[in-house]
Amino acid sequence: MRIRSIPVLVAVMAALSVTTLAAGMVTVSQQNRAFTVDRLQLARGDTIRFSNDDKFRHQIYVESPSFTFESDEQAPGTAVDITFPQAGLFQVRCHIHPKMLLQVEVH
Ligand SMILES: [Cu+2]
Repeated sequence: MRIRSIPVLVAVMAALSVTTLAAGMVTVSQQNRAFTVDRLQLARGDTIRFSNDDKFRHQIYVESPSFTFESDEQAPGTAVDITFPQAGLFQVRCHIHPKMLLQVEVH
């Protein structure tokens, strides 16, 4: 019984590690009414964590034919995660500060 359970445990651990490696996370900060990077390349399924490091509110949205995202107003010190499920070029913007722009290329 004990011997039989070991391969099962190894298989479960292998499956979990594959799941963990498949999707990445990148953090982008919002500072001085701008994103700290203006262009990013991701793999499909990756997530960007947007961290509001300003002293005022931001908001985040993505509008495209294949993928849209709309956050609530984002208080200082809080984070918003966006997972990109589709390949393509996406523009991440802020309704409050129209000059904020991050281009995301998803492969
Ligand atoms: Cu903003």
